[in-house]
Amino acid sequence: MMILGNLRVATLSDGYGLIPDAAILIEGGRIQWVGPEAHLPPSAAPRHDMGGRLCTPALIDCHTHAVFAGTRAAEFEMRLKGASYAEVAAAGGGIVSTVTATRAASAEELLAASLPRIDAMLDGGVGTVEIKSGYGLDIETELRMLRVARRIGALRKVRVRTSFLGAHAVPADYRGRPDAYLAEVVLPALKVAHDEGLVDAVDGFCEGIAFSPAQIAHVFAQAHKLRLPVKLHAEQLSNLGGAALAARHDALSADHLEYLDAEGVAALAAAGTVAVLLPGAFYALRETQAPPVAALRAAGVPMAVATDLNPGTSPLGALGLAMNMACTLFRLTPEEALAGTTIHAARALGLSDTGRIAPGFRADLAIWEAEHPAELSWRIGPAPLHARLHEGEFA
Ligand code: DI6
Ligand code: FE
Repeated sequence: MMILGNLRVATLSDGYGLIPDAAILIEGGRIQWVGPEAHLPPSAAPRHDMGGRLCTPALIDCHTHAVFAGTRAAEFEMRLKGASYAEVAAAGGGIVSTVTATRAASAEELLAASLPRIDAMLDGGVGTVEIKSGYGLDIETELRMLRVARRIGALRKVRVRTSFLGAHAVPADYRGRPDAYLAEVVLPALKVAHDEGLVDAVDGFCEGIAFSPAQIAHVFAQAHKLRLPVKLHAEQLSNLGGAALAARHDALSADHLEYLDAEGVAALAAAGTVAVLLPGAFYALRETQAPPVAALRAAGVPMAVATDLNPGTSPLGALGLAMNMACTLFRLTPEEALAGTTIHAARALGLSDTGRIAPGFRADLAIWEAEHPAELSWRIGPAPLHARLHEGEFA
């Protein structure tokens, strides 16, 4: 049991939900009570004075590909010399080149490559991170990626949620035979990974350079059989109706959405599917069409913000910077950006016990050298984290 006192708390209940001169009572890793410190019920718990600092829920990065091997700096150069992302992919670069490096890496090597990325996220106030597979594209390596993701959750004070992304790209050995790849690798790998307890959700990449809506629908059907929730990379480079497909499958989220149309917005709104905005990929690909934020807002679609940390299109490991970019590039307000990395990000992962500061929620908290929560989106640069609590313990 402990009390955090002398805080400014952004509860994220109803906008920022700011409480000045607040205290939080924590017991058993959960929040017992939050409110003005003057109203704190009598308690023998030790009190930590937090010096008037700002406290928010620990941030949630709900879309990352943080486990991978190698870099893609050469491709970065190619693209700067004029090649498009799709051309790089067609030339055997892109996702497939990270697949080659990831297949060649042992579990220990993958873990060693990934932990510094995770540690940097945690230094930025992140307490929950989603990690996808999708750089194995064979059964063995997809499983290895997911096992490494689970090990990260055991080794560090962070909650890890995994997404199976076998339908990320067609590997070289199946070029031109995407249906065979899905039948022979993706569906069996999903089954084995699920049996081993490695999968929290099922994702796919619905795009001209990846998989069609009909192909993704097969993967989703298997997910439903296994009672796993789904999410989808949709409308990133073109509009194939992926978001509407995701909504029809009660997806937790549809992610990217630069090319989302009015029909897609309405489908997300009707299904309660979260729109996950990924400004790092938009920036790195030098896209010009931003997701339809005003329409999403008007339709009441919850918007999350994540890094999409991956070596190809978003080598961005700082969630605070993603919040800043969501505001500057996509015109979110700082309040929306913070909701996007707390309550809406939790929902995009199917989590209802985190992302807010309220009784019963997990005591996953970030304490900042800041006075106002807008500072978290305003800043371009290192996150002003003072301390982080993970399940009620200083991390
Ligand atoms: N969309 C993306 O932006 C990443 N994956 C995806 O489906 C890109 C992954 C990569 O280029 O390595
Ligand atoms: Fe992604």
